[in-house]
Amino acid sequence: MTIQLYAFDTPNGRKISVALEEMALPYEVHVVDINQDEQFDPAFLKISPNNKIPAIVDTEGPAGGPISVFESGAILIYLGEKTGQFWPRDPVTHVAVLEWLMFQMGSFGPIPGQVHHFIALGNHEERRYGLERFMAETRRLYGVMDRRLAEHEYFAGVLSIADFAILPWVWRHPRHQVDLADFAHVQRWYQALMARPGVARGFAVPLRHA
Ligand SMILES: N[C@@H](CCC(=O)N[C@@H](CS)C(=O)NCC(=O)O)C(=O)O
Repeated sequence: MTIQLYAFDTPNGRKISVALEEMALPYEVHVVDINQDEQFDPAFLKISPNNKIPAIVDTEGPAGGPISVFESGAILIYLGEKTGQFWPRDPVTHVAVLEWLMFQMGSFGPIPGQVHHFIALGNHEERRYGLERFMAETRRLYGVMDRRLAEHEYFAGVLSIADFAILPWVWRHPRHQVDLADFAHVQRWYQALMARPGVARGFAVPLRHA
C-alpha cells in the first residue's frame, strides 16, 4: 500500500511530496541526488527512463500489481485518479485542472528553470541574453497567473493537483528573483496554500541525503 517516492529537493520533487501529504497516502522516500548523478543509476532508469526526478512506484497499481510512473504531471494525475482527491470530476472543472496543469508542465517550470540556470553562470556577458529573455518571460507568466487568481480562489476554482504543480515553482520565487508583492493575487494564493498543514508537511519531508 505504501507508495515509493523517488525525488530530490527541487520544485518537481516537492510537487509530489505535497500531493502525497495532502492526499494522506502512506509513502516512503528514496532520495535521488541529482547533484551526485544518482538519476543515472540503471535501477532508477528502469522507472524513470528520462533520468529525471520525480518518479513513483505504487505496489498496488490499477491492475493489482506494481506500477511505476515518471513525469510529475502524470504522477499527479495518477494520484488524483487513484484517490479521487483534488481531481474534480465535473467536466468543466476537470478541463480547467488539465489546462493549468499543462500550463505548469509546459511553461511555468521550464521557463523559471532557465532563469535558475542562467543566474548560476559566473560570466555576466555569457548569461546576459538568456537571463533577460527568461526573466521577462517568467514575469509574464506570473502576470498570467495573477490575472487568473484575481477571479478564482484556486487555478481551477477549487483546490486541485494543478495548484500542487504550480506551488513549488512559486516557492522558488526568490531564486528567479520575482517579488511576490508585484503579483498580489499570486501572493494571496501562495500564502493560503503554504499555511495548509499538508503542504507544510510536504515541504518539510527530507528530500536530501542525511
Ligand atoms: N518534466 C519533468 C521534469 C523533471 C525534472 O526536470 N527534474 C529535474 C530536477 S527538478 C531532474 O531530475 N534533473 C536531472 C537531470 O536532468 O539529469 C517532470 O515534470 O517530472
